[in-house]
Amino acid sequence: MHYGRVPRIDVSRWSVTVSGATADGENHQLSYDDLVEMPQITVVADHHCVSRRTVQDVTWGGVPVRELVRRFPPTADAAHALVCAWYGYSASVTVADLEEPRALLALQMNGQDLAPEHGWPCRLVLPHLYGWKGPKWLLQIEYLRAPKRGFWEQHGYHLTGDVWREERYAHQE
Ligand SMILES: Nc1nc2c(c(=O)[nH]1)N[C@H]1C(S)=C(S)[C@@H](COP(=O)(O)O)O[C@H]1N2
Ligand SMILES: [Mo]
Repeated sequence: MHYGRVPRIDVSRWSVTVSGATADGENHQLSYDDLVEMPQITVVADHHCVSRRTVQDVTWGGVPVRELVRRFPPTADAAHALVCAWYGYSASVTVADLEEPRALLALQMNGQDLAPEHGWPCRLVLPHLYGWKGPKWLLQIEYLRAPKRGFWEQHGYHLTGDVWREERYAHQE
């Protein structure tokens, strides 16, 4: 489920950029091959859409996001991030969310490369947060010193979006 059409992405031209308040002040671009060469893990997680649709036991494969954060860290005072995707979709998260052991830059779902409709070539998976916090067709992770609301956070949804605390709507903040 998503907003807009499924993009057709030429993976040879695709990259994900780590930008914003990086510790070295540089932007870092990673190609699909760069991600494939990084350590890979598998995470089995339930997917919780905020509209109460849950898909149980999805097996995701890909790069632990904390490995990316370790290689390209933010400045000490940047605790937030805006994660951006194709068509201007974005989601507000924290650096701590990205450092969760089960947070993944997913390249695979249920043992196969991601299907176009599920985010090929790469999507963010944050199992402890609602599904909207995991952009499909990922393009950029921008470190920020203050939170910036993304697509759904601007439309009445919660800044944090923790599943176990049922943080769905902005009025709960
Ligand atoms: N780029 C993008 N990513 C997105 C969305 C979207 O509209 N655009 N929708 C989010 C929402 S609300 C959910 S529940 C999941 C749905 O993922 P699925 O289509 O693989 O089930 O993708 C999330 N990632
Ligand atoms: Mo969702």
